[in-house]
Amino acid sequence: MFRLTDQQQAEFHNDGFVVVDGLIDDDTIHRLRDAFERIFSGRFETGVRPDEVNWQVGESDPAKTRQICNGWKADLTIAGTSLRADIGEACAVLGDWPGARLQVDNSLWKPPGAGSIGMHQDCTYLPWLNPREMISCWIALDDTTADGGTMQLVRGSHRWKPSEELGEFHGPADHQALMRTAAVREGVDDPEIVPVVVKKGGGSFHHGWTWHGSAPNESRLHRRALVVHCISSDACFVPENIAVGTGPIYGRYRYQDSNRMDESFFPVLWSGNGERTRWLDAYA
Ligand SMILES: O=C(O)CCC(=O)C(=O)O
Repeated sequence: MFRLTDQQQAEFHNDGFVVVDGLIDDDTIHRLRDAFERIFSGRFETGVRPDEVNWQVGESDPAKTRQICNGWKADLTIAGTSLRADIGEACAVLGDWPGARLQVDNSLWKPPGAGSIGMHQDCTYLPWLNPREMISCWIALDDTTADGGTMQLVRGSHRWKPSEELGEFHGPADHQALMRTAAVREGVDDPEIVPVVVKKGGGSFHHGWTWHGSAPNESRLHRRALVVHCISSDACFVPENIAVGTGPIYGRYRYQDSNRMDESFFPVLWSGNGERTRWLDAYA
């Protein structure tokens, strides 16, 4: 069971992220790597297709980073990590929320030579959410190196003005361009870019307004990560903004007569009052 120290929480609030060790053990890493093989080759064991399937073997560009969102709905091994209560609790503590829901998980696989992910702020994609807040736990399935396309985070950028500009996510030529424009706007001459360099099983937590992304993988090693993106257990839909960001994908889970988020689609991983979504442990 993972728990953030007071020191790690303070670091997160100061920097907009914190790098940590020991989120998952070696056995879980091996099982998640097998799960990645399954989902990226279209084998969805529950029969459900994930919400965003941006890469499939034999169909997609090998030079692009492989990405599937909400693999937890398709694969029970991914669910076993994405639905963890302790990760939800850590995100709720960092977000100062009564509890944490899973908004989306993200399976990312960047083989040697695969391209960048454009720098962005996660909350730019979420104008359809109130509160517009997200805390994310990024978990490395491989040892990471600075030249191996690991995630890069910009220290202190969670305090910059929110950006509404959605750039290119997969493989932009200059993956830092949008962030550098934002830095100039902010009067920051030399933004401090921190690569997440950890042993497999380690990772980071980042704030929803922290700029981040990653360079191409110039190493000979694969770079795989599972990201658990949490929102407040109190979060609701904002119907007038449903057409923006990822609203067109996740807005399909909104009821016509209510803005509440249903636990079947956005389960509560942890709640201060003990009300974790009841079917989660049996499912995962
Ligand atoms: O792993 C990466 O390169 C970027 C991941 C990302 O965008 C995220 O975790 O929000």
